[in-house]
Amino acid sequence: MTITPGVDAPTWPEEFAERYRAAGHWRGETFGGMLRDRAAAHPDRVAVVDPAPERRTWTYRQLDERADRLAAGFTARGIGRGDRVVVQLPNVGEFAEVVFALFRIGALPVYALPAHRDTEIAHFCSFTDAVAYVIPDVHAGFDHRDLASRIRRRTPGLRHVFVAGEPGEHTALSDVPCEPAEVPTPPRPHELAFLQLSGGTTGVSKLIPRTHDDYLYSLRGSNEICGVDAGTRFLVVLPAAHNFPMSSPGWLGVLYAGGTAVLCPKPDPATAFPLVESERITMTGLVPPLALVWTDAAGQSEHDLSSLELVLVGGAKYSEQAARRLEPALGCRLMQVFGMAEGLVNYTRLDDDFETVVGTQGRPISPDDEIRIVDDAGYDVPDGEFGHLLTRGPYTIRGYWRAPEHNARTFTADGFYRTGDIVRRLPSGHLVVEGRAKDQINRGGEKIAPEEIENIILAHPGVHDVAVVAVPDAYLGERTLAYVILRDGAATPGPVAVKRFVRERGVAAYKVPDLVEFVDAFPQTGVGKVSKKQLRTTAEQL
Ligand code: AMP
Ligand code: DBH
Repeated sequence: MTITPGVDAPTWPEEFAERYRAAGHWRGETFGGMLRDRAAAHPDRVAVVDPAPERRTWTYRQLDERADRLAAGFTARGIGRGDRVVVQLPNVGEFAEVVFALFRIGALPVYALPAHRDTEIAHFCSFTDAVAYVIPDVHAGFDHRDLASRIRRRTPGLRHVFVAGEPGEHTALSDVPCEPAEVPTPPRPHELAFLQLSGGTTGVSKLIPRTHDDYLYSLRGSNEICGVDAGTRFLVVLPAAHNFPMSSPGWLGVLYAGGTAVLCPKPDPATAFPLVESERITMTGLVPPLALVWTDAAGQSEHDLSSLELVLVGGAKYSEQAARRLEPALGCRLMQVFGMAEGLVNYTRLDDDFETVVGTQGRPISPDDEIRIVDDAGYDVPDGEFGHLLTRGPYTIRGYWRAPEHNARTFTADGFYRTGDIVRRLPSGHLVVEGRAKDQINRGGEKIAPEEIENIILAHPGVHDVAVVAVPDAYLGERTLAYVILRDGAATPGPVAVKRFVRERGVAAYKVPDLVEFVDAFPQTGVGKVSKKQLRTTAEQL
């Protein structure tokens, strides 16, 4: 099935597309073509390093050849242009091989996170009509092959499960490649390259349709701002599927520039610091809680971190106090990044003064990123005042994939994305994130839609009603608290049973509520809805 932009998701009106092309933002490149060009220009440079358990490397030529052979193998198995393939791989070299193979044939990776379980994966596979699902064998003690077997039983359209490692009853990824054959029709630059996940505010994650043209522009812009070049050695610490480590500037940005991406199997200093030393890492990206851990650990570490030049921190608000400590502790520059998989990415700049770097979340990549900050009634507020951030631009989507009703609420009639973030703008154009209007919890950079967890808890026979809210947390920024009203007379669960119930439903572990409190009633707003604002205030006093 061919994905036609504008059919499965709204796309940019032609006048905007023309403007972005004329400005040189959209250059008519594709991911498949990009890798081919880099492999021709510098075949023997190392593109990807997977250090564990044995160090494996891919030169640009090897990655290009491997992508061709895998693309041929996928094609021989009937996977073609526009088909969706759920990719749930941790930070392993196969991630790059698989997605470049899919890019080459115009099949669309759907990026699941390693933490996702039955509920999320079943949704991604059925909602996207996925034809294939790519997994590791066992990761972090969890057997993904069993998960895949369960998903296959529920999802008849899923024709293939490919395993990086021991395949069990599925197909080994290593058995897929065949002799390169002509790919029937390669994708075109304005077509979709993949579906990225949104953190979401609703019961299920929305899918974010990104095109070759728009994403490659965000990489090029990010590389310029961050100073990524062929000498960059980037450590992929966060899950490679997440938009931040993928594109800000991330491992795809680094491959665009001809540098080297080193895949870190775990984010803790005990794993990462030896790799910084041995791989002479120059750049990485961290979420705020991890940046705190790294900052604290650096003082006691015997590892030589002197190759580090730049650490990006984003995904959630980084406290100014913590930000002040990073540069002296790690001996490198800090850059804050405030981005979203829907598009817009803001960075502080290398030539910003220290107070701007520690006190703001940066300014947009592109001169054509349009920013509006509006009050509740939708009127623009003056610089310096708080308001809702709306944005439109050359790499910000015009709508989620197959979600017309949600799109009607989340995008303005003239195409601005309502980010749900409350920000203020300084005269320099830098944004300061002050809060959030959307019903979402940001647990150290991992986004949780309260509605999704509420729906799960409501299925418990002992539960009458539930409201999930954020509680402030010194380390994670926010944690989750489920306020539960029990059903009269029913066998009543305790907090541990509620958490177990959520876990057993098969969701990512980070979504299991950190705290459960039982109450008799919820505070109400004037119109009789549950007042989450009031609940959050109560939670802060716990
Ligand atoms: P998503 O839409 O799931 O990709 O998540 C993007 C959201 O993460 C943004 O809309 C913000 O709410 C949040 N976010 C990302 N970076 C930052 C940051 N540096 N400071 C505060 N919030 C952030
Ligand atoms: O939180 C995010 O989604 C995010 C943070 C920083 C992001 O998508 C990005 C940079 O590109």
